[in-house]
Amino acid sequence: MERTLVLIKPDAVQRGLIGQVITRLEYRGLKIVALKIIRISEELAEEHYAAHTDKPFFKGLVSFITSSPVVALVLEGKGAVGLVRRTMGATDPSQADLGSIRGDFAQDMGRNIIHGSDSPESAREEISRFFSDGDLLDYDRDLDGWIIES
Ligand SMILES: Nc1nc2c(ncn2[C@@H]2O[C@H](COP(=O)(O)OP(=O)(O)O)[C@@H](O)[C@H]2O)c(=O)[nH]1
Ligand SMILES: [Mg+2]
Repeated sequence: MERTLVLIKPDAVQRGLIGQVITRLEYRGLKIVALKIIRISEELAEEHYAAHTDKPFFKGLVSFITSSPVVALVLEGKGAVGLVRRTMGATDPSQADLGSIRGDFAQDMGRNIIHGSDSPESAREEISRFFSDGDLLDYDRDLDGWIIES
């Protein structure tokens, strides 16, 4: 089963949307295998967003993601990476589909509520950046057979 990293960003925490975001992900059938609230350090932020170092928005992005606690989760499901990306919606909330998290809760690229890993490879890297192996729980839910055929 595939796993992916989600961050509920400072804007969502400050706006009281943690529960709403987690509810959307749970409704999708995703299983929470790790969850914590943390304040991201500047070092961790720079590492997490290393691909964007040269972008004009990089400084603002690092200062935003470190400005308040975030909720970090590892979610598991069939094709969890893509499933979470589609549940999140497009990076620019003004272009995100209605019904997606960004499409329903946000307006601006710099305040877009949620991060989700963009590939299984980056998911593995990001999960190990935020969690140790012992934080990830293996457990069955009685309803799993009603969500995934086999
Ligand atoms: N202000 C601003 N922020 C951006 C822009 N592009 C990306 N970002 C931010 O950087 C994050 C990472 O970008 P990216 O990996 O391309 O998008 P994501 O995978 O959908 O989150 C986005 O979620 C935004 O918070 C931009 O053009 N302007
Ligand atoms: Mg990304």
